Amino acid sequence: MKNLINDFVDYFNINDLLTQEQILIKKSVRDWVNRRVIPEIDSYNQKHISPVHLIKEMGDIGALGSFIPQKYGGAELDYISYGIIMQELERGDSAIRSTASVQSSLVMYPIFAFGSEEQKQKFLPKLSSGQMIGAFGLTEPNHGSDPGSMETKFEDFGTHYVLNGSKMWITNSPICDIAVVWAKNKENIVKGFIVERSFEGFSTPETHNKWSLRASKTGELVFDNVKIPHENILPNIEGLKGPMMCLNSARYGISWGVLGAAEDCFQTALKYSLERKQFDVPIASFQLTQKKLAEMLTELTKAQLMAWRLGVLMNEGKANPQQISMAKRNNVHTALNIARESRQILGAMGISGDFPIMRHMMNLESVITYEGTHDIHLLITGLDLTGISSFKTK
Ligand code: TGC
Ligand code: FAD
Repeated sequence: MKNLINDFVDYFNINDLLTQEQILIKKSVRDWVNRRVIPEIDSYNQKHISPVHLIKEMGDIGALGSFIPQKYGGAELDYISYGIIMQELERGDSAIRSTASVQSSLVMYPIFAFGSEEQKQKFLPKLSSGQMIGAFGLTEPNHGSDPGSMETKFEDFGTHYVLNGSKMWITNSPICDIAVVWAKNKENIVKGFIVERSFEGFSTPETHNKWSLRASKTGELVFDNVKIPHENILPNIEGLKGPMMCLNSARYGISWGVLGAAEDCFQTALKYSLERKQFDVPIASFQLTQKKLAEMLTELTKAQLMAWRLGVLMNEGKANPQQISMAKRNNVHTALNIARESRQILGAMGISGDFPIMRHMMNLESVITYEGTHDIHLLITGLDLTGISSFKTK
């Protein structure tokens, strides 16, 4: 019998498929999360504040932009390593992983893939070390699932651009130093801009009162005639495919990340079920408890295999956006179901902050919505299967 309580939950020996370097990364990020995140994260969630001091530490352990080349401050690791880092961070809390996802896939990736050499040198090393915090602005008050209809506008005045509009539900907006923002011109062409905190007319009001991702700062990005120097446009991309390519990388990371939250819930429930007695026996003796635990482990194992295979395809440059959508959707759904079942196993204790389950469960309610909702990813598979888009009914 495997030790599934205190060791990695790895029923199909997927860790045997990892390189020595990947195992080392897994252990070292897990160790950092055990020391620096787990002891205090419940308190941050209860108080609805973000442990911002951890961002520099994430830079120190190579968790920000791990796939970015070393010459720009990255760790130059492969995509399975990136997935492993996201998994271990989210075992601590989805808010910690969110910060690393946004910084890596939604801010550093577009600057690296679409930016000028000057932009890469100016921003990537500071983002990688956590000295600078980035945000990504795509969603707007009137356009979430349908970013192609965005209303944020830019105009070219020859010497500079002017940006007007607003973005909503933006991770880390209140604390960002820069934001990668997507906007349209009169001809409906989408372009990306690096907006710096010091630019006049740029503000980032915080969104309060969240019941999910309470250890993460969320807010708006508001642009009131913001003058953007020409050197702050991302020169090498045009069209909605720009932000969508960033999302491919972030969604891939989430398909791994949520497995960490699921693992933490599963281990907590297994341990509790062996210790908690009712009717004079451990609740793990009841067939209904065993069914819950066995199904959780089965679904977690299937999700781990999907993430691993997708990681191989990412490393080979063969993963397509539709495969990424399927993995994001399946794995978040699996993690949320595991959190819900684990909460049941703990009975009343399941809602207590003394255990991590309710916190993970509430976090995952955001994760199943952001980076494309559960239903949008299903419809992406539907389109791939049938060739017919059901997003637009007119
Ligand atoms: P559609 O006509 O299909 O596509 C427009 C153009 O974009 C291209 N494209 C992609 N390219 C690369 N990768 C992808 N995944 C792509 N999806 C689309 C497409 O080829 C086309 O290019 P071109 O050159 O022909 O113009 O677009 P549509 O308007 O029909 O919309 C399609 C839809 C609904 C699937 C898409 O827009 C979508 O995925 N909506 C969900 C929006 C979303 O995911 N937003 C996420 C915001 S960021 C966030 O949530 C961060 S959370 C941060 C945290 O972790 O804390
Ligand atoms: P809507 O698009 O209004 O959808 C509402 C419902 O309608 C959903 O169930 C959806 O599935 C359904 N629906 C919509 N269209 C269709 C359709 N065609 N067919 C069937 N059903 C449909 N965005 C950023 O740009 N940057 C960030 O950093 C960021 N961080 C976030 C952090 C948090 C905590 C949260 C909660 C969100 C964040 N988002 C961010 C926004 C997120 O990406 C959007 O919430 C998400 O894309 C969904 O948009 P919406 O909330 O406007 O929902």
